[in-house]
Amino acid sequence: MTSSVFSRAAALHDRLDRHWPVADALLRRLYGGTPGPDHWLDHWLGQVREAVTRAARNRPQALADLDTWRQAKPDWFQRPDQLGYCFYVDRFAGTLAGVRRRLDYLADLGVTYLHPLPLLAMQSGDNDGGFAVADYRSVEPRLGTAEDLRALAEDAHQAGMALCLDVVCNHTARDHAWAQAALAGDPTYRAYYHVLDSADEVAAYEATLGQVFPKTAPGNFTPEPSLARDGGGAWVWTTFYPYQWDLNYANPAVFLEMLEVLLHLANQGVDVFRLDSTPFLWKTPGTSCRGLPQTHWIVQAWRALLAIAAPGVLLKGEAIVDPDDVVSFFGRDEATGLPAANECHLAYNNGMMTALWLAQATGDANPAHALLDRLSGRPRQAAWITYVRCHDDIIWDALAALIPQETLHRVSAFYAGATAGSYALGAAFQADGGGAPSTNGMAASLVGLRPEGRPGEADTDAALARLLQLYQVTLALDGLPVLYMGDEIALTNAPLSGLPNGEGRWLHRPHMDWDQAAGRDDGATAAGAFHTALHQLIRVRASLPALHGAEPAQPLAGLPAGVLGFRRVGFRPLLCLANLTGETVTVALPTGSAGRDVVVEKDVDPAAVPLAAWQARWIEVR
Ligand code: OTU
Repeated sequence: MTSSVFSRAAALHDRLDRHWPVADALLRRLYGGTPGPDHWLDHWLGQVREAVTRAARNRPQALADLDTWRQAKPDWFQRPDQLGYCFYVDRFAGTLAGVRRRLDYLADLGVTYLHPLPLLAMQSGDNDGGFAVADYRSVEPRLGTAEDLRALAEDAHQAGMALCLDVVCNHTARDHAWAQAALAGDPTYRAYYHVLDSADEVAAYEATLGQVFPKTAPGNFTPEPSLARDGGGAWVWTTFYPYQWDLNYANPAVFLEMLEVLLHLANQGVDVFRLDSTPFLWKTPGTSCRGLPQTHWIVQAWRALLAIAAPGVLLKGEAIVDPDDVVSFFGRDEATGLPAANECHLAYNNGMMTALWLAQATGDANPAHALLDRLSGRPRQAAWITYVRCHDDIIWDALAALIPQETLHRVSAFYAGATAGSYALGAAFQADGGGAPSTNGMAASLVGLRPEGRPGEADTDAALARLLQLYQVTLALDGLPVLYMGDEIALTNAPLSGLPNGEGRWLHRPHMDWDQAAGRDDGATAAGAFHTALHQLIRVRASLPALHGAEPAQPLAGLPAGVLGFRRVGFRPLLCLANLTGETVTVALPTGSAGRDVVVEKDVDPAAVPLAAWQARWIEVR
């Protein structure tokens, strides 16, 4: 036995001692009441334990080394030199092999975290951009092979980048072998899904459920007559599109299947799992079926089990819910009810993203300030994913607990370009039960950049200033910032021809413009001017200790209404100030002490710091 084999075995033993009791307790709580033969639960828990120990032993040495390195610096994903990049593989580079050839471009930008959107084998035809997975163990043939995925992970690791992959754990495609077996009459696989037998049952559930796609996919159930038993009816639970069948996590077999998927992908080199639609995993009649306690226990159990098999791997929650509820996805201490870092290491700060867009449209920083206060309960070891745009629509209703409906409707209309004086070039997308329609569009279009715009023109300069401000504020928030593909060159909306009917989200899923990217240093173009400015911010950020993600951003009091401001504490504190208006505003630093703009590298007069129209500044204070 070599010493490395010995120490790996000893370390695994330690991790089992630490994390197995946690997983065991959670799983007994989840499945203790499930009927079955004598001792089935002990037998099943034995299978779970066997699956994680097997995966731990089979973990490739290079990945085990990465685990060791990450355990030695567990805050790696909170460090200010981290930057994510999110993209559709086909739109960015054609294939996985194409992505590997673009890693230099990304490294140049400062990217350390790659998030290709779904790339596993998907439903044929419509597949919600890959969020309908037909096989979790193979790659979509159009994009490459399982070997290409491993090679991408290896190249990324060589370049100092982590790889994040979507695990669409709430639902499978109708094309998935489990769903197909269910349709063919196999009762074992029918029990992998939620199948209701009567229209009354459907109506009873619908009474308390929301809707995600009320226009393109109304309702939460889809009739599937071939699933019917005893001459009755059959409706399968489909929260999203009719071809996305929600998995039934009350069935322990489903939990174990998805655990095996996670273990498999972790050993292919995936570092971060984006748990798609995290809130929806558990269903209880009479509830909204979002963020139920059992959902949290499932994710906590996955975390404990991955900590045994692949201790460097992270979980990222995707919960677009009320800001108070989002924080709960980082975890909670069972005994005290206080936040604890025992669930997702990362979660999307959807609230701040939405509040920043709202702030620019209304010129009012107060909602963003209030939100910063609410979000500060995050456990310090966990981090937000901060972002300006992503592949989904901006859901105004996610702020319904904080912002009056009338304002949400006004902002929604503003970004659709439907209010007087609006510069925005976005489009409205479906609304949930009378709420404000959400918004589609690339960030550059939402700030009003026209594709033909050139620096030096007033409208173009204002649009670019707004876009830079959104990024400057986001890069200064606490969290791991993830850039959405094309934003670095101020890429505008996809051409309207070519958009699939009704699915307006493709407006902001254009193809990468590699000609514009090639000209990224040419300040005479909007792409070049923006890239140069953003690139500088990314470099400066990496050098600022106050931008480490552990401590939350603290809103600043006493600023004019049109100025957003927060403090980042730490060694050499930093203030981020952003002027949400088209006029110059002068503010006094609330600290009164000397300050220095770390981007332009100039001292400022603490009594009078000018902020140009739409400008943001980073000011280090003593
Ligand atoms: C996610 O988003 C994905 O990001 C979407 O692209 C998918 O269509 C969807 O899941 C289905 O797989 O409603 O509008 O609280 O809100 O999971 C985006 C989380 C969504 C949900 C979220 C969902």
